[in-house]
Amino acid sequence: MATGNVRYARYILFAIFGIIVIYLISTSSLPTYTEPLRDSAGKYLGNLKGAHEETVTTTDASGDVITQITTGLAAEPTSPNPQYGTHGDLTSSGPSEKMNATFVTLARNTDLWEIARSIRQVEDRFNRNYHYDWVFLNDKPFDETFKKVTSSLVSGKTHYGEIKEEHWSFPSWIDQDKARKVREDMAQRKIIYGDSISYRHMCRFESGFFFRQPLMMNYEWYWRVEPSVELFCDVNYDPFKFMRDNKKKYSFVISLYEYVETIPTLWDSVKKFMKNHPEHIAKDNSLALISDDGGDTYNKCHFWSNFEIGNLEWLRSKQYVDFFEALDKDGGFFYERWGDAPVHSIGASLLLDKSEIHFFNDIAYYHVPFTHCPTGEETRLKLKCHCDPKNNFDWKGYSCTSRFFDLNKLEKPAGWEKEQ
Ligand SMILES: Nc1nc2c(ncn2[C@@H]2O[C@H](COP(=O)(O)OP(=O)(O)OP(=O)(O)O)[C@@H](O)[C@H]2O)c(=O)[nH]1
Ligand SMILES: [Mg+2]
Repeated sequence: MATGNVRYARYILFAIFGIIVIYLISTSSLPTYTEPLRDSAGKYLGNLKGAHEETVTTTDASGDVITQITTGLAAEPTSPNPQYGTHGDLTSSGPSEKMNATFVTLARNTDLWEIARSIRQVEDRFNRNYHYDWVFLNDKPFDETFKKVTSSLVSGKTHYGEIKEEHWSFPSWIDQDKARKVREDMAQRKIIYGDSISYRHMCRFESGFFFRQPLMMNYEWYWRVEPSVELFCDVNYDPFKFMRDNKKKYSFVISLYEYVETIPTLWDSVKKFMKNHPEHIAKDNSLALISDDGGDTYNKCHFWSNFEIGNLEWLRSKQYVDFFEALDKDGGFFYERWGDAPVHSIGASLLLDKSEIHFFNDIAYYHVPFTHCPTGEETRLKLKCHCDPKNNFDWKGYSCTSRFFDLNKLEKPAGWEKEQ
């Protein structure tokens, strides 16, 4: 009888133990299943916990259609790196102080997969923690696939604008015959893009109109991104905020000499502008960076404008707009093949004080065929860079970055001599 009671008590104990175990398992924080996201056709879009999406199409004051697809994802840190810290300045000066800034990309629908690669890198290295907006501009309407893919990649809001014809066509004062003969001649001389009409519209648009598009009017700062570029290092602080805090208006990562055949008379137009508008020339300008003889000739140095972080108010200022319009009237975008890189660079060098132009050593960048890989191993390790320092263009003979350092009396990063 006694043995029977003990056995009975043991059964009860086991039962209580079992109930406790089942209770603990059911209330523990094991990973939970999240319903996968699917598009309207039921296609799998990923398992994005906390993601939401909203599409709004509106018309602005000038009648341009603006499609805005908003996606939002929770930020997650990249793989930790305790030796060098994880996010550096991110926690102190990061997302809490969001600037009035946007990424901007001019692209065709056919550029989709190339721009997708660029966006992925910009997001992984920087924007996943900041969620800045992205403005896409095109001379044709963006198609649904372009909008769907890009808006799924950008962690901020995306906006899609169609450029109006007067910003992407021959102005009335251009002699079409003369422009055609130039293209034929450049084609024969095998000058890159020399026979292209659309490339010329692109250069003129980037020189004088991108910052005045209705969608861009909402912002004060921009970061230009082109298809197929790479970012090799973490950007763990906000460059827009850096620009504002340090009174910068224009920035670059790569500089070089322009192909002279594309700009034979650009400097003549610039000299005429300087004579007509002495009031626009900054007191402490960087003329010495772009001219070796006090302004008589152009040495062809320019900042490579496929990467730019800059101030839109400056580009929209009377000084810059007068500068662009003076050049545009002379017709060199069509009678030659003036690029937006020398135009922005000459504008920044003459209209801004030296101290307002910044070189971002810590933003590692590639656009075919040049690389900017930060000089200094400490920086590269801290920022988890994946560029080969051997490819760094900064101190090579065809770069103007050394001149920029000399003019601004900046100390070159340790080890620069070995990268010459
Ligand atoms: N919408 C539109 N965008 C263009 C057109 N041509 C060029 N672009 C964009 O303008 C920017 C500059 O054009 P690219 O072809 O990259 O010119 P590039 O950098 O001088 O030359 P690459 O060495 O070929 O990259 C890129 O963002 C292009 O996507 C065009 O005809 N229409
Ligand atoms: Mg390009």
